[in-house]
Amino acid sequence: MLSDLQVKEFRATGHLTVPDVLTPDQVSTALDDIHHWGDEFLENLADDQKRWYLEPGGQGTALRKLDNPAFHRQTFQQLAKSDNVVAMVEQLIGPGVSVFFSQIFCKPPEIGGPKPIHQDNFYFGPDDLNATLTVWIALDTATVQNGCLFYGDSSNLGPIHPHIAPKGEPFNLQLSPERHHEYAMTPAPVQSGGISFHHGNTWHQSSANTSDHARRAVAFHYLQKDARLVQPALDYDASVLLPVT
Ligand SMILES: O=C(O)CCC(=O)C(=O)O
Repeated sequence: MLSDLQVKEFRATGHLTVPDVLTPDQVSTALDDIHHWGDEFLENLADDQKRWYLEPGGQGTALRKLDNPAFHRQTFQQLAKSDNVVAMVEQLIGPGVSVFFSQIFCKPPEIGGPKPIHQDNFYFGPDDLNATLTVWIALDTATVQNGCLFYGDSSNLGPIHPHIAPKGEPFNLQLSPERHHEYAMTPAPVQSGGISFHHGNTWHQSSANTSDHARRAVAFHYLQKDARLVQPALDYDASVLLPVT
């Protein structure tokens, strides 16, 4: 459970780091599963999907991400439903939650690219901006060198802004560079097994991985039961919804 002070910090800044949530065994089971699933996924990846799923610098063999682990993989489904994670989620967005989307970010050593500043609620388009929550779990220790998340403190209290996408990358929505000065982006390093929670409005980004260590993480995106995604910017497949409580 989170303390009152932690909940207060989340409400004030739009993000919260909680160390030591997963055990080392849970982390290593998750990493093994990514390894097996990733190999299978790469073998079957269609050409028109490569731009989205592969790192440009990886000669066709370095995965950037995998989608919907909470739906496709037992290991990740168990993590998304685990009592301690769900208890914290419900403290932050209220009782009765589902995972409507989830992602594994691989950020491989040296070639893992950056993710520009964005707000998850622009992607998700919920009718209640306080009803979504991203639970970002570090499977490798995330540092400034290997591409940890950076947050704009208290940007959760501001509005959702329009996003733009680079040519040929309609899925890579991001805030326009003219806005970037509005919040200083501060790093949120997390040890392996720790969680970085963020509110759906919170500005966040990750930098390129310039280290020789991977920065693998799983993000579970939760939705409180009374809310709906009424204006999503991308298609979220409702058939993968995982009711949790
Ligand atoms: O892990 C990353 O690099 C990006 C994560 C992210 O944008 C998110 O979880 O909302």
